[in-house]
Amino acid sequence: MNTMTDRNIDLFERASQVIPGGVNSPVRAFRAVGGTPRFVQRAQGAYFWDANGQRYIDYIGSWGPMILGHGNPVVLEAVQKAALDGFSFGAPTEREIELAEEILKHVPSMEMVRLVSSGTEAGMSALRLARGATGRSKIIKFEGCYHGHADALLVKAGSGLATFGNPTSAGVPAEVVQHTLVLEYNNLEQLEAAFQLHGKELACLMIEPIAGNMNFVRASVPFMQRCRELCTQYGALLVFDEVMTGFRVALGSAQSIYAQAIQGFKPDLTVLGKVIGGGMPLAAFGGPREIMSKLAPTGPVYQAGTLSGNPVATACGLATLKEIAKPEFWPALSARTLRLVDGLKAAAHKAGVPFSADCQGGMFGFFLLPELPQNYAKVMTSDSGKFNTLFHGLLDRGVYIAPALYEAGFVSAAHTDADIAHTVAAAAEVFAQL
Ligand code: KE4
Repeated sequence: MNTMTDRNIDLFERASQVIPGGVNSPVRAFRAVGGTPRFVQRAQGAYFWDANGQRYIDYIGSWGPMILGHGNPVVLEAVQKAALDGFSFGAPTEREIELAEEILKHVPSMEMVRLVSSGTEAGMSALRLARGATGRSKIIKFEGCYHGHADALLVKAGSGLATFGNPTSAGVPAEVVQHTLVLEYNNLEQLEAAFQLHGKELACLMIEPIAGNMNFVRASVPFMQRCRELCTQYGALLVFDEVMTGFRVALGSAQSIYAQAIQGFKPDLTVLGKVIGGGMPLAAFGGPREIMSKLAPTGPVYQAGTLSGNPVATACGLATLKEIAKPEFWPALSARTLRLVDGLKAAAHKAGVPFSADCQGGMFGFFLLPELPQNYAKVMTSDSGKFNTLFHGLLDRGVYIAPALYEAGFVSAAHTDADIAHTVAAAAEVFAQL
């Protein structure tokens, strides 16, 4: 929207004077797609309104947390009530127990859970715990997977299997990432070779089971089965980073989907965030009692946090989880996400635009590629120019998708069939331009 008094432009200029890049998280700056970020004034249900009062259908939902939509009345009431009782105590509360019990109820691979304030903190802590529990230093992660910005995880592939990772960020000393091996997602040969070379030194293998940081790439069942078998064989821990997929792709998270395909499948540790906080700063990591009891104060692995288990955040998360545990929730959400994906596919096909898409529960992804990519290198063959045209074409039509082709999309319980229809119609108009 280009009006004489575009407040987004004014706010972005003002923000850029006092906050690096004008944002508190890089992806929000629209660097990948160009243009001016929309400054959100308020949000309700499936929508938010920007600084010009322009309404958008929101398919980011805070990058996953807002699975019920913005301002769900039940959650809002729980948060307001909790706030009246106090913002933060630095002391234990009953609601932390209730939230822990609710999380454990739906993720049977975990017997205990520790609450923290961000996905980065949860992933960093899970990594330290895996190293402390095994007494080993080396880890495997996969190209295209993002596990937050802890130093040891800001790593890109080394030149080969023998060499360990190189930092992806300035300020990360090479020695910090020398224990991190980066493999290609879904590459069985590399996986086997890496375990043969380093298996006995591996503390863990950390993976996004459905890689939402590559937009939407599933780990194949055979690949995931080998990850599990090799970790067991060599005594390394299988760490599922479900910060994005947790309580988003299914009530039992992504691991429940792999457990349907692989008999008795369980990761050793699980990292959670986003949905479990309902939009407030809350994340978690958990696993079997035998591993989790190695955490301070019961064990030698230190981990702590002033605002961990914050009483207002736990109220928000608990109310959210209670709502999504209702039996009718998942069939309705899954059907709506599928309707969006099928509509986009049909519109792209009609316009002759190469397009592939996938979804699970309330999470979806699409690519301007004829087939779904299976790894990061394939994802990055997408035409970013065309994606940017699609992004801005949708934005101009009041549809807000992720401002980067490697990011996933999210549907909430508040998105209506009319919203889906509007989105598909808008996409059809833009596909015609491509
Ligand atoms: P946070 O520290 O941002 O709460 O969580 C880090 C994280 C860990 N693991 C996975 C699988 C994640 O997707 C994330 C964060 N996701 C990004 C979206 N790609 C958050 C958006 C942002 O960085 O602003």
